Amino acid sequence: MTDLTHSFMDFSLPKIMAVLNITPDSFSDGGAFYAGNSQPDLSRVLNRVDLMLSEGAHLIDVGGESTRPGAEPVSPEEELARVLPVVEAIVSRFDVPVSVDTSTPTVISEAARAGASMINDVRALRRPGALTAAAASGLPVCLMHMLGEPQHMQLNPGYVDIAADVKTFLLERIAACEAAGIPRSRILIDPGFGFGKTLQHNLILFRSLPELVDLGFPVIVGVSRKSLVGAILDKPVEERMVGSIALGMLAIQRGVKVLRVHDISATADALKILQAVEG
Ligand code: 9MG
Repeated sequence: MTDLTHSFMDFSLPKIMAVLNITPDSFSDGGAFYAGNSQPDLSRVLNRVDLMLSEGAHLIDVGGESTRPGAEPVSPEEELARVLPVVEAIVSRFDVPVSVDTSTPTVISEAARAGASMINDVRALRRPGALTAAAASGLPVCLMHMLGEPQHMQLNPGYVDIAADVKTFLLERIAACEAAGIPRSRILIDPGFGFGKTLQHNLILFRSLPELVDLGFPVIVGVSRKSLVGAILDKPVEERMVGSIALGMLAIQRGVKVLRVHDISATADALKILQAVEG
């Protein structure tokens, strides 16, 4: 592990993972850093990262394939062309760990070579070749639960027992990682709020967060601006910041170590308040 990765894996205090989508179509910030023809707009990206760091981000999560409900998959070549220049530019300019939001084996391998510090996979390394690429990268991995694929995941998702099903899935993926040579010390887990889940599923899962925390792996949660916040508040995406932060703080109180967020400064303030009260 590099020093950056090592420092990121210290979870004595909660961490902020800042979302940086290099896509034309992500649900709340699509297109902001995408210049068309697979090209990221690097000067805008670097300005944004500079701001993210000044606001309190601990980790930058770079993604080149939208995972919003209904999103179409992109080719590995297209994803690589969006993500790789961005990872290279960030690591050469800033002293901040970069995670790469990808399920694609070539992107995992190339991102690791370019200096990424973590792989964040919404498919929990289930794409053929992903486990092997992640093991060879030597990087920590975040295994997230998703039912189905983004294109169809919100069409009538069903579970026997959402909390137990998600836990069983994550335990199976942890076992697959260990069998592929990824040690437990490099595994983080994420229940995947909004990924193939109704509002009721999300709420039951949220209440069961302490059970996931008890598995002993750092837990990441992403609720920022998601439709579950919109459904509770009956608000559009641009009015979900306060609800997202409230939910984020409840997650931290339940033992979550990393929040994946869009609104960094406000999340950092909320964390400071929580930490001041809780000591
Ligand atoms: C990429 N991505 C979108 N939402 C996410 C979430 O909730 N968790 C993680 N780990 N990644 C996410």
